[in-house]
Amino acid sequence: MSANNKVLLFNPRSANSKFRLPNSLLAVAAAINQKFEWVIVDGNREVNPETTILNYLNTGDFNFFGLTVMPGPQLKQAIPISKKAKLLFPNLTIIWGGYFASNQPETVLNSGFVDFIINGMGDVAFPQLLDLITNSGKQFYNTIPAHQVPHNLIYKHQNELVFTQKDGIYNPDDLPDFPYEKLHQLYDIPRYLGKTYLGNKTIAYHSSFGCPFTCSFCAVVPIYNARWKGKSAQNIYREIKFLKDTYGGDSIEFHDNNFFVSEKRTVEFAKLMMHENMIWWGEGRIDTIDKYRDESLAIIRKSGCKMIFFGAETGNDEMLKQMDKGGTQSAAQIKKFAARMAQFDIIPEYSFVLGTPADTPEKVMEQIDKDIAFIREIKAINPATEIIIYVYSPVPTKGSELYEKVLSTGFRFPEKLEDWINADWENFDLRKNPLTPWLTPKMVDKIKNFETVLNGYYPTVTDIKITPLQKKTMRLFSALRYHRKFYHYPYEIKALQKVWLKYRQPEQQGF
Ligand code: B12
Ligand code: SF4
Repeated sequence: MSANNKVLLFNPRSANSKFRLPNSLLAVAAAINQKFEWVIVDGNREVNPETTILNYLNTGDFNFFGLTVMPGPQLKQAIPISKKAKLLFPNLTIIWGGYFASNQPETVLNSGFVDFIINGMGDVAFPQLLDLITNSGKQFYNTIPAHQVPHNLIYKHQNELVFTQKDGIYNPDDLPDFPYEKLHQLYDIPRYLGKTYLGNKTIAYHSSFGCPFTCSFCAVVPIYNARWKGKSAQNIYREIKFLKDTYGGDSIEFHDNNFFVSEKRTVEFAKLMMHENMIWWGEGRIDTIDKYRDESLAIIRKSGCKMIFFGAETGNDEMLKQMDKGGTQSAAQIKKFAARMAQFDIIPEYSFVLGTPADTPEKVMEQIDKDIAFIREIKAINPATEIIIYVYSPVPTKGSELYEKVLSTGFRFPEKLEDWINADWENFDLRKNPLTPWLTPKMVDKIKNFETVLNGYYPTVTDIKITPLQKKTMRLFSALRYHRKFYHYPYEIKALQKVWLKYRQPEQQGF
């Protein structure tokens, strides 16, 4: 390991308080652990990460600066800090990875301050890229044969974007263990294990890559092309046990796009977890888990799975067909499944996307009204169902039916990287302000006002700060509006939620 060839890895701030283990960077650190010296700077744990980063770079020991970037708040640190680092250290190689970089490569590379993008999984490409640059320089592509250029890479050459071949998903069981101990020397791990609805020290764990489905609005699709591979149940259990025994983790939040793809794996894991006394949560598909046998659901619940997140999306079968390509989800199934979950005492957390584009404004509004009525039906069937409402915001999934429709309305993503951090686009990423031409303020208001009344009448169980008495008061306060279906200007409920209860909105905090 040479002294001036160190790697600085940066996780830009993504959460104000409930930050999680930086799994994306732990994965890339694991990939280079044997060959390169590295440090992680976590924007969630630093008051001023820029100073920390510049201090590291000023040592002259670092040749590589790698950042993980998802859309939204992470850009607020990723963009100015990358720009400054490039200005002050022109020889530094700046590499971005993560969903934003992979999905918006043109904008990222045209900025002029990012040298390479890791397109999808970085476990093989990242160490290979660092080796190549170390041996052949940053412009290795001028001198080495094309077949030696790493896969999963995007860079600019002669003003053109070059996409190297994309690998399939690597077997997660073959990837090296995360260097938790080394992270712990930099930032103490128990502080990463936050208090949530699931427990006092919740572990964020990622056990699989990709997803076998091709929903037309989803950013996972262009990266993994309908492929999915999961770590074995034994390996997940081994690592969870390590985090429990070493750092005191007492509950788990699975960050997989789709944890429940394999019934066999889920049940094996549940059996291993049976006596660990840990509550766990993950994301799944209704049409997948509806195929699970009753015994499997009972075992899962018994092992600690208390709540599962599902993309219910809408009660419109036509729309579901357009959105859920490759799936079989229907409105009738969404309702039936809510009742089935109640039978097993598992809370279904249903997320809905309202405000999808349609041919006329009347049709957009009609669909919003229908979805509101559908959500009310779900609540009547299983009142414990947690409802999360998003205002539809497009992702650039080129070639998808829905995205083509979106483009036809005149909608465009920013072309300049720095435009992504103006307030409007940040709100867009957080799905607060859709910036979508087919949605009028009246439509957005209707969705938001319904959401306020719904959350008032059915306060979320995931907010651990609200006492039962406060929940009861909020429910009483909202009952008349909910029953009369009167959602206009619910200022009194908003005031109560904001000022008194500091109500938590799961859809804005990521989960
Ligand atoms: C954890 C998480 C969060 C956490 C952040 C945790 C933290 N760091 O503190 C929180 C909850 C804050 C969050 C928020 C949001 N998130 Co988020 N998040 C995730 C999640 C569930 C897991 C990420 C993860 O750890 N993966 C595990 C690692 C191992 O995989 P990976 O990140 O893909 O990393 C691999 C490669 O991408 C690559 N790579 C990644 N980074 C880097 C960096 C370098 C240098 C290199 C070389 C390689 C590389 O190599 C890695 C190993 O192969 C993903 C979904 C998913 N399953 O990945 C969504 C996801 C990334 N989030 C997403 C979004 C949209 C958001 C939000 C912007 C919106 C929202 N409401 O959810 C908010 C922002 C709000 C906010 N306040 O910041 C989307 C991005 C979609 C898109 N359009 O691009 C995803 C894909 C979820 C989804 N399916 O929609 N999120
Ligand atoms: S099931 Fe979820 S992760 Fe899979 S493609 Fe659809 S939205 Fe994306």
